[in-house]
Amino acid sequence: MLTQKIVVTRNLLDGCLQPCDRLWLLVNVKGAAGLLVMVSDKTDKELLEAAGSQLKAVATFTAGTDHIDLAALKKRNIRLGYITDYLSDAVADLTVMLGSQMPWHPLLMAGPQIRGVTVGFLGFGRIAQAALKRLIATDKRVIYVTSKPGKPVWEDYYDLIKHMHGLTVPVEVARNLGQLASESDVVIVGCALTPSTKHLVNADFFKKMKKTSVIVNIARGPVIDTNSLVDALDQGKIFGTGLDVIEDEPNIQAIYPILEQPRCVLLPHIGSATLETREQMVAESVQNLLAGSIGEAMVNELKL
Ligand code: 8YV
Repeated sequence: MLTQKIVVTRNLLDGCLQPCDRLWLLVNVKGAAGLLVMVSDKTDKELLEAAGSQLKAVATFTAGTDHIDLAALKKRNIRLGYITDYLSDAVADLTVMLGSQMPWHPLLMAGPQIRGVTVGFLGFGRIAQAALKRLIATDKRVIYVTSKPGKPVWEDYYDLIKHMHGLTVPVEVARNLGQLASESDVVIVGCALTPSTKHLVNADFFKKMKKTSVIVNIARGPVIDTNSLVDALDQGKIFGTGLDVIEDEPNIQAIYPILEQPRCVLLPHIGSATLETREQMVAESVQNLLAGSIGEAMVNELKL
C-alpha cells in the first residue's frame, strides 16, 4: 500500500479565521504530498519550500484564492483544488440581507426604500449572480453590473422570472466605477482581491456615492479602504454599511472606528456558514486533498 503524508492546518469545523500557527506548519508540512489550507493560511513560497518536492496538491477550504501564491504553485507543478459553486447560495442570501438591514433606531428607520432601487455589483461572479436572482425575484429593481460581467449564468433564470412576474428589470453593465458609485443605492462588493482591486473602493469612490446609499462587502476586506469608509460614514457621504469581511481580519482593533458607527452591520466572515454548505465544503476540500495527493482527478481543480 502506498502511504502519503497529508497535512490539514486545523480541525475543519474549528475556527478558520485565526491563522494556523506558522511555525508548526513550516515544521510539519515537510514531506507532505497534500496540504489543506484555510482562508487565513498564507500559502506562499516559504511554505511550499518547507514542504519540499513531495508536495503534489494544495486543497483550499475556500472559493477565494487570494491567500495562495498561484504563480509559485504553478512553477512547482503543484495542483490546486478549491470550492466552486456550492457556497454561492449561502453567501448570496447573506449579501441580500446585509443590504437591507440596519440596527434599530427611530431615525434610522427612515432609510432607503428597497423597491425600485439600483443595485450596483462591483464584481459579477457566481455569488453576485446568485444574489441577483434573489433581487429579481423579490422586487422591481434597476440593477447595474460592473465592467467584468463574467459568465452570464443568470440569463435563463432572469428571462423566466421576468416572464412569470411581468417584471421589467434592466440589467446593464456600468460604464465605469464612477457610474456604479453615483447611480447605485446599494453597492455590493463581490470581486476577488487582487493587487488591482485592493482599495478599489476608496475616498474617491465614496465621494461619488449617494448620501442615502449603502455599501455591502461579502468579498474580501481590503477591497474597501477602511479609513475612507469610516470617513464616509462620519461625514454622512453614505447612509450605512453591511460588512461580512474586514481588513486584517480577525483583528478587530484594526477597524476599531467602524465599531463606533451606528449604521454599520458587522458579521465575522460567515457568508458561507450554513450547515449544508459547510458540510459540502468539508467533503469537497478533503476529496480534493486526497485525490490531489495521489495524482488523481480533483472535484474542483483551478487551472493555474
Ligand atoms: C471562508 C470564503 O473561507 O470561500 C471563501 O473564499 O471566504 C469563505 O467561504 C469560510 O468562511 C471559511 O473560512
